Amino acid sequence: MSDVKIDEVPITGIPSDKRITQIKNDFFEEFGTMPQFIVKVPGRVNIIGEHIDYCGYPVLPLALEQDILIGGKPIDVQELHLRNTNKKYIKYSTKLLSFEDLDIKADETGKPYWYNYVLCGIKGAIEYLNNEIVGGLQLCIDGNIPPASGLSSSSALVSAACLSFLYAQKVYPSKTEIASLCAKSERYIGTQGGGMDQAIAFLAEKYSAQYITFDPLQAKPVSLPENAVFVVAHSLAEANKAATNDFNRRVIECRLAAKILAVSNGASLDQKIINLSQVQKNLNKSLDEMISLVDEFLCKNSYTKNEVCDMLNITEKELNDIYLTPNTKHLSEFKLRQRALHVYKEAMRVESFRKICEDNFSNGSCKNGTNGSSHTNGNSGSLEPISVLGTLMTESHESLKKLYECSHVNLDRLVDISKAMNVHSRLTGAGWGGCIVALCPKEIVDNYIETLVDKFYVQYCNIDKNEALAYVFATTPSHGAVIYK
Ligand code: ADP
Ligand code: NG1
Repeated sequence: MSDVKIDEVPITGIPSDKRITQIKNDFFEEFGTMPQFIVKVPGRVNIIGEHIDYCGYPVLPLALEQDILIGGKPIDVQELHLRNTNKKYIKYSTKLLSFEDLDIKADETGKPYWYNYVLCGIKGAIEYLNNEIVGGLQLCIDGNIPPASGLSSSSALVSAACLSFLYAQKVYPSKTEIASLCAKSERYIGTQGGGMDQAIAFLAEKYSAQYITFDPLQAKPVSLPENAVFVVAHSLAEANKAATNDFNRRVIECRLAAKILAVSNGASLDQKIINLSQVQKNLNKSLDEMISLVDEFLCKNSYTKNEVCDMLNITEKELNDIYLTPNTKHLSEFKLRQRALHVYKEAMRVESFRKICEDNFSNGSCKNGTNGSSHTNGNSGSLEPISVLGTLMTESHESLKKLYECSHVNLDRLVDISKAMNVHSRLTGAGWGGCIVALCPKEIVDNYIETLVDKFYVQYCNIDKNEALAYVFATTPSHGAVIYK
C-alpha cells in the first residue's frame, strides 16, 4: 500500500458531470484555454476516534462522495492564478516564490482567506521540491463538501492543491508520502492538526472505512455492517478551526499532559515535545494503566501556567516558546486531566470498534450474535454487534461534550433526537459546530432522515423542508484522490 501511486484516469473517463463542465467553462472564461488535468480529492467523515490523531492514536474515517475538484494547467511563468466556480470565493493571483518567502496571512479578523488553503498545499509542495520548480500554474476549483463542518473541506482543498502542483511539476509521490506532506502543509494555516484527513483523502478505498495508524502512516480497510448506514447531519453551525484558538488549545493541552505524565514517571526533563501515545509506548503501559496514571498525576481540574512550569521545571518563556502556539501563548489555564482522559478512552473505543467490525463483518456482512469485543469499553455481552458499535459512538459523543468540550448545542440536539429513535450518533470532525454521524439500521433510514428533517431542521431551526434535505445524507464509502489527465 505505502508505495502505491495515485490513480491516473484518462480525462475521457470522467463521467459527464455538471461540476466538471462548470470547471471547464470557468477555466476557459478566465484563462482562454482548457484545463490539462483535473484532480479530485474527497472529504471524509470520521466514524470514531476524534481528536486523537494528533496524539498519535489510530482513527477510523471513510471518504465521502463529496469532494474538491481542481482543473489545472501548467504555465511558463512562475505565477499562480486561482479561480473558484463559487463566486463568493474571490479570484487570486501571486508570484510563486521560494517556500520560505511564500507568506500565508489571515484577514484582519484572523480568519484565513479561502486561497490560503491552496497556498498551504503549494508551499508544502515547493518545500518538498527544495524550491526547484519550473513555471507556474492556472487552477480552477470547485467543491461540494460543506465548509467548516468537520467533513474535511480544508484538507481536501490543501491536498488537491498540493497534488495539482506536484503533478504539474511532473513529480509523482506515493499515496502515503503525499498524505504526510499534505498533513504538514496544512499546518501553515496555523492549526496543529494530526494527519487523519489527508491520510483518508489519499488512502481511502471504495466500500470500506480505513483504520489509520500513524508513525508510520498506514491504512487498513475495515468492513462495516451491511445492514446499517452511516448518516451525516449538519448542525447548521459552522466553525472554522483556524479562526479561533479552540483547536490549538486542545492540541497543546494534550502536549502538556503528555510531557507531565512522562516526567512524573521518570523521563528526563528535556525540551522534546512528545504526544500521549509516545508516553504510553515509552512507559510500556496499557491504555487502562495510562488512565490510572492520569488519575494519579493529573488530578486537578485545571492547571495554571505557573503550575505547569513548576511541574516541567521550566520558565514561562520556555513554556511559551517550546510548547505553545502563537494563538495559545496568552492562555493562563489548562485542562490537562480531562483532555488526556478523553484521548486514552477514545483510543480504547477505536480499538473496540475495529475489533467488532473485524470479527463480525469481515466479508461485508453481519455475522449475527457475537460482538467480539475484548475491551471493557462498550463490551455488552450478548448485545448485537451493531448496538455495541452504537454504544461506543454514544460514549464518544459524551466524552467530546464533557471532557473535550468541543460540542455545540445544535450537535447535542441532533444527538438527542437520534437517541429518542434508538439511533446512536456522535459529533464528527473537530466540533464546535459541523456535523454528527449516526449509525442507523438500514430498515429505518428513511424514517430517521424524515424525523431529523422535521424535528431539527423544520421545528428547531425553522428552515424549509426541501432546503433541509440538503443537510442530511446517507454515506457510501468512496475512493481516494484521482487524477484525470
Ligand atoms: P473543515 O472542517 O471543513 O475542514 P475548516 O474550518 O478547517 O473546515 O476549513 C474551512 C475553510 O476551507 C473554509 O472557510 C474555506 O476557506 C475553505 N474551503 C472549503 N471548501 C472550499 C471551496 N469549495 N472553495 C474554496 N474554499 C473552500
Ligand atoms: P476537521 O474535521 O477537518 O476540522 C480536524 C483535524 C483532524 C482531527 C479532527 C478531530 C486538521 C486539518 N484536521 O478535522 O486532524 O484532529 O479535527 O478529530 O487539522
